[in-house]
Amino acid sequence: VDKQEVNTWSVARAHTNIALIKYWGKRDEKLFLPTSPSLSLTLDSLYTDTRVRFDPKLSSDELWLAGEKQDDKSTVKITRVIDLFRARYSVPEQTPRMRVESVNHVPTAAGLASSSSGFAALAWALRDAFESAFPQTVAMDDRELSTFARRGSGSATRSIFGGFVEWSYGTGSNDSCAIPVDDARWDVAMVLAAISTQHKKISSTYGMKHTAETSSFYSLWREASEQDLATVREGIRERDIDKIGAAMEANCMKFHATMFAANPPFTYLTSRSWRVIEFVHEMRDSGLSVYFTMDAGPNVKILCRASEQQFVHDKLAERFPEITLFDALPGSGPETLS
Ligand code: 2P0
Repeated sequence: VDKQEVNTWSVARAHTNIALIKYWGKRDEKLFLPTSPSLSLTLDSLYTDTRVRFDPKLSSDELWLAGEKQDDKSTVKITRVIDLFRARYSVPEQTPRMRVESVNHVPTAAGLASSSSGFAALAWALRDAFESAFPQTVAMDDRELSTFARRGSGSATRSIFGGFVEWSYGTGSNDSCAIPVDDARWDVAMVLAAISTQHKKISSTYGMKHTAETSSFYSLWREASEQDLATVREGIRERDIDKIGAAMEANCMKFHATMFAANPPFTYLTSRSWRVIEFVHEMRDSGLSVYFTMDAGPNVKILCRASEQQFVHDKLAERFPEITLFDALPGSGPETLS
């Protein structure tokens, strides 16, 4: 690493994604290999900006989030990912540690924060930094990069591409990667209803482990999920928002059912989530193409036509004035910023 390299930041932006077919369990915890394939939509309006550089003044990697230095517990997670790049690029021992600065343009306080954009932005910026510092190493393509993002957080795998993206089951670590399916630049949009600002009580990492280990519905979930995935893929090919939405909603219900059947049982659904879900059904009965999904928290994400997004937003705002809404269109993969 030469002097100039040391002073240069590599800067990246990556967008968050919402799973239509959920990832919920690891067959290998260390490698972050999923128990089933998943499929998501990358969103344009929610993203993370991250910059990284080699810093000779540091004795260990540092992570700064929105200007605040993070503790060892958070920093160790990014060091684990940086170490994978160090190994991939055969970095000499004396190479300086890295300073990582990140800002979430995701409404963190609204409970929509996602590790997906965070680790995807980190991986993208790290590839830029290591490729310019060690240009003699074989270049890393986006699919390979997605396997590095995966080792930070499973859902980050899918944020390496835009539009509809599948994270394949894979035979092992090298091919459990993201595959772009469709750019979704047709009549597709989402409205996100941020129901709670509270920090979730059960982390995704723990929730999925507990479910995989104890839920009597778990093997059924894995089978059903494969079928839902096939239907969503078909709907994407046919550009049929109703086919995609119905399969997405069905997958979401089964996903939450696995937690009802865990031991002890738990759920991320709240009474306020149900009120929004009922209203989605009501809007659908009136002829709108609207479908919901929910993740490891109480927020409800509504898939709709881009041409009806404003109308859906207004209807929701009128019925639930107390709930903050975020509109999103399909987003692109990460980009290098300068
Ligand atoms: C998903 N979720 O497919 C699923 C659906 C939440 C519900 O991926 O342990 O932060 O870091 O791999 O990716 C959230 O879990 O978990 C998630 P780890 P992650 O989007």
